[in-house]
Amino acid sequence: MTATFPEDFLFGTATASYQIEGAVNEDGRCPSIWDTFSHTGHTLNGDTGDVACDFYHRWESDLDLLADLGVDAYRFSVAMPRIMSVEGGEPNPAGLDFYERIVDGLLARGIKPIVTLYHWDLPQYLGDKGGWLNRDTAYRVAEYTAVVARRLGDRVHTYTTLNEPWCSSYLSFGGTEQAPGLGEGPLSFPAVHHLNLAHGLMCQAVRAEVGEGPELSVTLNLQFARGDADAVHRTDLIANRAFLDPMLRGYYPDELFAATRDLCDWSFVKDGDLEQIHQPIDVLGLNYYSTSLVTMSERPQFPQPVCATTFPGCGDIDWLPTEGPHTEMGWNIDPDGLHDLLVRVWDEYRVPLVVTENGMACKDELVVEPDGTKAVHDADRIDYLRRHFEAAARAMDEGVPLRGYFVWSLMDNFEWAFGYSKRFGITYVDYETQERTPKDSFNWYHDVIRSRSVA
Ligand code: GCO
Repeated sequence: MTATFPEDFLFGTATASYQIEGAVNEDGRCPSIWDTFSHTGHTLNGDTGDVACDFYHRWESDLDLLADLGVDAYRFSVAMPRIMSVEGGEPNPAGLDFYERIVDGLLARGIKPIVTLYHWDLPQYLGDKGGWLNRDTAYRVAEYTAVVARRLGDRVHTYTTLNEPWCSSYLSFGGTEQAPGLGEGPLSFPAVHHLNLAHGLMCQAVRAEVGEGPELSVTLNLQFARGDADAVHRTDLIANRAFLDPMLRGYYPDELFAATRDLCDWSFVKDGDLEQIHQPIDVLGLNYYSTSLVTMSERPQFPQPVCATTFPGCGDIDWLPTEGPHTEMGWNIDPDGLHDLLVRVWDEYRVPLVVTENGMACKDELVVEPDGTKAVHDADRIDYLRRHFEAAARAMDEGVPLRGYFVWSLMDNFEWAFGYSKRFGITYVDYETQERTPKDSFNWYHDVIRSRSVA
């Protein structure tokens, strides 16, 4: 079977600032919560983003790599610490210049820039004031958004407000795996709300600066759970509808308040907030990797530990081991989950969709071929991508307006708490020399884009 994609479908790859840029002390950039987190023993092997892929210096040849790949679009993030580098001060011209060069460099190569405004690298000075627990953070991030949009304007194809607010709230305040790693379950909820508020304010800031031209979006990593109906319903409520409903429908479900009654009173939701949050967007970005398997258990609510992550409001749910095969992250491979998720979100929310991330961490091995060239034969990654592209195409055949697909990631990079141990790239990065080697999956993807089909 061959799955085909329309001419105007956006094939791309995705990255994020802290994961690739390095140059953390250059041109006025201030520290972010991820610099602090990675420098204080929260990552595997003590890895940090200090150098990462050195994209800050190698951006031109990396954009050439994108051009070789033939992508229609490139999704990258702007680092707020490069722009609002001094608390309360003027925007940093060097930071704005850098991202303007990226945008112009992409356009010169015929590639549409998709800008994520917040991919987790909050300035540490805002982290010091509570980060996403502090309502003021939403306003500071919206101000920064206006500065970026004013400068980059309508050269940007799509402005994405937040990447995965589920991670910036639950994993960061409820759990300990992401910065600042507080591990205080119920504190997830004010973070959820302030991120939602930031999204709404950021949407308004972009529109005020650039008008109707560029598209507006947000990227969510919805949790697609299978298992018994009650547990699936609750997981969906806490993980997904806590973002989808305020952003796309203008309310928090009453059920959410009921399910979390013993954990927080939601008094941080102020009059008028939901009107601010509920802004029209053009496309909804979904990051999809795997599914989970859940069941109700007899255990009491939080603070009982739940699976690997603290997940308040789901204290009576058990996460069961999923059926294999699993990727190097330990995530199960479930392409049908992508199909089902796309169909479900379209059915319920009626907003055009983009897969803003999908990809696989593999045990990649760099080999030297008889002719001396280097290669990575990542057949398992190609198989993973092929099956997920097919699942997406099936959803499109059933009427889901899917506008694009971004492979995570253009190149191996700093995988947050896992440091450099997990390779998601379709380009291999030798971190000693910074040499880039396109993997077999790169060449495979090149052919997919050129033929606009997956065989
Ligand atoms: C996320 C982020 C990416 C990750 C990728 C692989 O989903 O955590 O958006 O930055 O690197 O998803 O885990």
